[in-house]
Amino acid sequence: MTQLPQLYSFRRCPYAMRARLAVAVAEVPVVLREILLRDKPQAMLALSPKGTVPVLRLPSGEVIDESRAVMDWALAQNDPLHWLANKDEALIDLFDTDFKHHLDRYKYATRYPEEAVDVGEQRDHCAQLLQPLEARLTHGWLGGAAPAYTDVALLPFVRQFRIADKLWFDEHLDLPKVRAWVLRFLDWPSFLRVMQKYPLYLDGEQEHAFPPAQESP
Ligand SMILES: N[C@@H](CCC(=O)N[C@@H](CS)C(=O)NCC(=O)O)C(=O)O
Repeated sequence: MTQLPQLYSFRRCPYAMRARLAVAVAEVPVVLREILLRDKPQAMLALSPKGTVPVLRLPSGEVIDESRAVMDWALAQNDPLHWLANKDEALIDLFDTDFKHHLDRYKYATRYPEEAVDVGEQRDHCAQLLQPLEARLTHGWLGGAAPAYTDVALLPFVRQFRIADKLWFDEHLDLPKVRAWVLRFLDWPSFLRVMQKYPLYLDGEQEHAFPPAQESP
């Protein structure tokens, strides 16, 4: 397995999720190293001192340590579902900055004691950013009838937004198509495929072939 690219990942990280989804749909073989954010392996920090996941190390020695760059790398090799044709950079930028900003304050208000966060306001900001998507989801996904790049880049974060208060999201968010989009994502076989659990990577042990075999229909 040593000749394959190595992908450092943390299962629940939304950035790592989008990277795993692109690697899986592209069917590019890598070895997955599942880590803990509170105890990052030295081997990963040596490659990428900023200490965020995902980190991809190519056999050439090149290191890719931004999730969107990992997606682009995988899809440049194989893009069977034409995800790259459905990539709205401006929208992804907006969610990576503004949506993420408000999501963090909504989910983890106590981490920002100096800001006196109003959780309801933060939730409203996120909902306002989701509002324009409602009109774009007439066919189920942002680019049409199938998920593509933009869906995969955004949805791991919208999933977190739902998790912060599922009852409110499922019963009070007045964006039915957005709600259905998230629930569709959670049942999507490709999502379930990349959410498999793996034992932790420990000092050179426990690497896993990724993507895992597809479940037969
Ligand atoms: N811009 C980076 C952000 C990645 C990121 O922030 N990942 C989080 C986990 S969701 C992380 O690794 N944080 C470091 C930590 O919590 O120590 C990317 O797109 O890959």
